[in-house]
Amino acid sequence: HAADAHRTDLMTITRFVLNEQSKYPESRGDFTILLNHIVLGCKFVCSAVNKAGLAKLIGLAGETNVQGEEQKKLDVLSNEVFVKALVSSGRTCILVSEEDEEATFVDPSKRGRYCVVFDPLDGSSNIDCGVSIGTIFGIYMMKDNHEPTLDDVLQPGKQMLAAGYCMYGSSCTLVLSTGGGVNGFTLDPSLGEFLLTHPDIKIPKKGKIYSVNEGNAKNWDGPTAKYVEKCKFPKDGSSPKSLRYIGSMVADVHRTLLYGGIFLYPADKKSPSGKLRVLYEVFPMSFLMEQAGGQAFTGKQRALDLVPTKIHERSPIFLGSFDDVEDIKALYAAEG
Ligand code: AHM
Ligand code: MG
Repeated sequence: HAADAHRTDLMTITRFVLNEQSKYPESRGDFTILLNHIVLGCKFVCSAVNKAGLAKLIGLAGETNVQGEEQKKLDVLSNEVFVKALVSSGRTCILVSEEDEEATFVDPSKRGRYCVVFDPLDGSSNIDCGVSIGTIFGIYMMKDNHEPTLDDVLQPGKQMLAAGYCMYGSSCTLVLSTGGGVNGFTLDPSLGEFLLTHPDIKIPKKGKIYSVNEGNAKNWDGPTAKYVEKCKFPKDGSSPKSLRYIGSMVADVHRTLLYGGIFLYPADKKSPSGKLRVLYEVFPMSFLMEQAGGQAFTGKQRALDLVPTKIHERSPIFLGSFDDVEDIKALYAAEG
């Protein structure tokens, strides 16, 4: 029976990606190897996050990261694990991590064709109270065999080959797109394997939830303020939207992807470029949204068209259900 087949025919993330890659005759299995190393990093962080309270891993490491924020031990640890796993994969040449001011250029002896941009542990303000946090990553491919330079990672998001995130929540969920749709995998702790649990995720065309830090409202620009007002007091006879905001991008985006709606981190007078980082927060999440049938907009343009000029650049972002993002686009267009 089909039901039995599901229980015994386990679709692991490795098997799934191998199947996908075998469609390309030139595929040499390099991407699968790279992904396996990312998955290893996610499993490590998942186990470290689960043990954090017990192992007293929580606490200040006495270092500050690029943005001058206090860094928790788990961030440091997660970053080290990811960097080492990615370098040892032998498939990467440039790494950009939120935790490292400079990009890492992989030694020629260990070099491969992929560039990986990542935030090893996003949402760190949520660690101490046990709220979901996550890892976000995006993958570019070097165009040819030239010496790697920063330009190889300063490419628009639409050039990404793959993007994903792993959420460390009540379960550990990895959501991935290699450009042919979006699929979700859940870690089976007893097997130590991510199994396909959310095949071909499509975001609802319109949602009932908006997600934003409303504490910043006094500094918002006109279109953002009008949009949120419209969510609360719709004039077209529809019901007001519900507000959900966790303050952990992976968790807020994951809910948006599954339930529909919109996630906003707009510009404001204090942060004219918003807060979220283009390369390893805005791009991967925008890539996933588009692949799931949604949209991602910066307030000026399609997010994936943005060409970053610095590795830690920030951008405002509005992403989610197609129709909801259309509404905010119209408000910015009206502004001129
Ligand atoms: P972090 O990289 O320092 O953890 O900050 C990123 C996080 C995102 O996960 C989240 O969407 C956002 O910051 C929340 O910011 P705020 O507290 O300003 O609402
Ligand atoms: Mg972050």
